[in-house]
Amino acid sequence: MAHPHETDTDTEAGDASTATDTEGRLAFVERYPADARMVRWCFLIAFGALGIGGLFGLIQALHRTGVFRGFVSSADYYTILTGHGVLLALVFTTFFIVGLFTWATVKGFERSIYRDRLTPLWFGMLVVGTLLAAAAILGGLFESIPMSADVLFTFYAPMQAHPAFYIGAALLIVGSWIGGANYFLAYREWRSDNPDERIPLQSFMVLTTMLMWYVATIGVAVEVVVFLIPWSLGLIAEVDPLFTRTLFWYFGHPVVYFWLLPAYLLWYTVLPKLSGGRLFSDGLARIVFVLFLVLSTPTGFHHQYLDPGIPEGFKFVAMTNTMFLLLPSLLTAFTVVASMEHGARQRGGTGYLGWLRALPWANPAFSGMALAGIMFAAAGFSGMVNAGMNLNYLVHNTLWVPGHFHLTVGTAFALTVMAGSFWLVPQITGKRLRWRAVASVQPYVWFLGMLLMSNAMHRAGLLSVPRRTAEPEYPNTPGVEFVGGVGGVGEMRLQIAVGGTLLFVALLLFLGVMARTWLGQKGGQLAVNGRIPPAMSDPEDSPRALDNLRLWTAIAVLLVILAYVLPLVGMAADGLFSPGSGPIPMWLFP
Ligand code: CU1
Repeated sequence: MAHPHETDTDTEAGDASTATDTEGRLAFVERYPADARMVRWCFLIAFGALGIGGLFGLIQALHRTGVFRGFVSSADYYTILTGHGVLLALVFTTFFIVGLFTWATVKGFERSIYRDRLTPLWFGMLVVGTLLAAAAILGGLFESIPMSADVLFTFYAPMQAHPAFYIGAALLIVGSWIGGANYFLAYREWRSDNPDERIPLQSFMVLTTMLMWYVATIGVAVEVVVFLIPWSLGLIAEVDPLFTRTLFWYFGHPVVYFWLLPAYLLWYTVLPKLSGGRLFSDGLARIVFVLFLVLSTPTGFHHQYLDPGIPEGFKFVAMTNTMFLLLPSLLTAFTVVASMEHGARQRGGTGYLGWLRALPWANPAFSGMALAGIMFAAAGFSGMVNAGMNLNYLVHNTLWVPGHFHLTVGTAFALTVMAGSFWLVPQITGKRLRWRAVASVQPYVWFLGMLLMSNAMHRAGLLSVPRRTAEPEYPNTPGVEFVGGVGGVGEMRLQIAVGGTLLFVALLLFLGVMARTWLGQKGGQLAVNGRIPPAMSDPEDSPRALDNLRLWTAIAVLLVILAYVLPLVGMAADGLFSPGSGPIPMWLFP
């Protein structure tokens, strides 16, 4: 089936310095040089943050388990912990995502989205924001620097950071908003040229994710700009911890979908192709992204089940919405596995499960994404435990929780990013992937390291080992020696230390491959093919209403209002700039 978006008219027999794909078509970097440069810069900073954040992760894993405590003191542990969380969960993610979305928008609409003023503006804001936040955090390691921000990446009151940290966070958020404007301006131009066409799938995914991001980041933007910046500057004396914490978690759950949906974008559009086939259903993919836009935000109270001052009924509503979000993830599991099976059968795979052997497990772009998907299934199970009001009490603030999110953002997202980079970086640099043998073992090393570390963290959490502490070994509490006794270290602690070390090794392998590729020579035929084949079911087969972005955004906003307005009014009734002095007006909650 011919697809209108993919023509071969751009094929040119180039000279040796021209990069082409396996079909002889010009690579992305040759067709859209300005956009490719932006994507390169975004990826470069993302990988830098990944390297430093990963090193901090290794330091923590060894310190916490007591295997090696020579890097930092237990007081500085919290600086390293904050740096790890902020650099990986906020900086690495955001930079990679804006780069990926730039690539996907350009591919989808088949036009450059680089704008002379707008693009450098958002990029500059992201860079300055990152530098401010990083300086504030790392200042905590040096006596001579009067800055610190040991507030962890969940940076709500009453812990307070240097104003530079909050100003940096605000710049990161507003920079991402302006970056999103780039995609919507491209959409408007494309729409006026194509009034009746369905939005190309990758662009649809970018636009729905960004709409979800706009709805979700309002909470953290208000928290930072109205409360935390004036409070850290001394302009206001006090803030209401419950109110500002609620604003943080209003953002703090949907942010995980801001990480996950770009991984889904790659699973839906690149993974089927790498499997040798095509996406099973275009319409199902659109439904999944619409469901995430609508349901992601009215869920944040599931991080606050233990907070007083929030009526139980609203916590219950948040739990219900969270459980509903399992639906689009199960739809994704079905669609992606069906697409992989289709691809495997195209490659000659047979049998009920025998087709799995026909998949390209030695291709790191494929194996990384597939292993990330498998780990995400496990993350879904532990996520259901976190989200259940009754079970949450068992695992709240224990090591179970970081065990869980190292499967989500730490693998479903991060491993997909690394896998996707093996495929994308040649296209945005025009350079062949080097050290392919190293690349092909890299995803398996990450998978094994995470298996050990995350499983042990979950189990230790069930035994009540706390999270967010440099000293988890309360000697008189049963079980918290992390159980067992390989050399007196404790079996779980040993698994966390070994797993964390393997993860760092996998990180070095990834960064090594990237550096070697990046420093290679440009031009020639790249071993990748950038063409995304169309889905087996055409977008025209699914309801046009799915492309009505205004409708879905309006429903998303309505659900947020229903979930949040009454509890926030209740919290605000006793004053916004005090820790809470009067009673909560119960007439609000008949
Ligand atoms: Cu959450």
